[in-house]
Amino acid sequence: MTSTVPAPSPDQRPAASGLHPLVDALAETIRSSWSTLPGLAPLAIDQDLEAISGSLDGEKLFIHNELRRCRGLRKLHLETARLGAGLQILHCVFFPDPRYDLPVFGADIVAGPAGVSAAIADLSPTGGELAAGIASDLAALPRRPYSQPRELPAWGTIFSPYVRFVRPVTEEEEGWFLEEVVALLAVMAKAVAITPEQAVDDPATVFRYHGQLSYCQQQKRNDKTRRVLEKAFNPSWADRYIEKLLFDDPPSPA
Ligand code: BLA
Repeated sequence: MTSTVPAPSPDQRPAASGLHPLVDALAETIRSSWSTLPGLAPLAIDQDLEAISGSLDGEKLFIHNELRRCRGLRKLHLETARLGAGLQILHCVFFPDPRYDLPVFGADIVAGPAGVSAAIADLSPTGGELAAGIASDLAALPRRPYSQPRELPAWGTIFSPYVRFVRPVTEEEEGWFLEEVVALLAVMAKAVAITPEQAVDDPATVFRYHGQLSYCQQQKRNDKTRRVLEKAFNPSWADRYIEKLLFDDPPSPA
């Protein structure tokens, strides 16, 4: 049985946080998915990285980070941010423990004054391919006819064949994207519940560890993320933030 998390409607929510309704609705959806995961536990975060605020060109900046872990996933990270020029970001990654044959769940939403320019979500393989059960669950999901699909950048070879990358242009399309994330989270939660642990020195564990390293390396090639953080803060801060929090390398399994 796939556990499901109800999707809040993106257009009817009070945006109490001052964030775009899709960003708010997705953050809420992700937080509710956490409560379905086995052995959910806090994960320590450097005090100075949990809530960051400042101002840039007279605009308020903030970054809010939430971290958890659970059985099978070494790090669950949700970031919501406003970073100047009306730019709002939701960034979320579930990093698997390489002992489990689980994908990386990743989602990124970038919204500006003109609306959402990028909405991406995926269950990305770290062991070469997705486990067969996950691939068949994803293949069974409906494909929505978004009017503005986007092309993956060159570093996007880490994503699965089921990756969704679009510019949603109507509330209907934003709703589709939210539904798709709900479905990905349900597939992920089901996989977490049933995937067995393998030994730290199992060749499959070691292979997935290297796969996760490569996922992090490819994500770090996204200059757009780095540029925004450098502008809002400074290059050395951006570097530390990316290396230590956004895409830290997994600890060596053995
Ligand atoms: C694009 N990410 C972007 C863009 C910005 C950011 C400004 C350009 C928007 C656009 O092309 O319309 C910025 N994203 C950020 C910042 C953070 C962030 C500052 O997460 C964090 C503080 N990025 C991820 C994850 C994925 C991801 C987990 O962090 C995917 C699972 C993808 N972001 C991603 C992709 C693009 C993007 C594929 C488009 C890149 C391109 O077209 O070159």
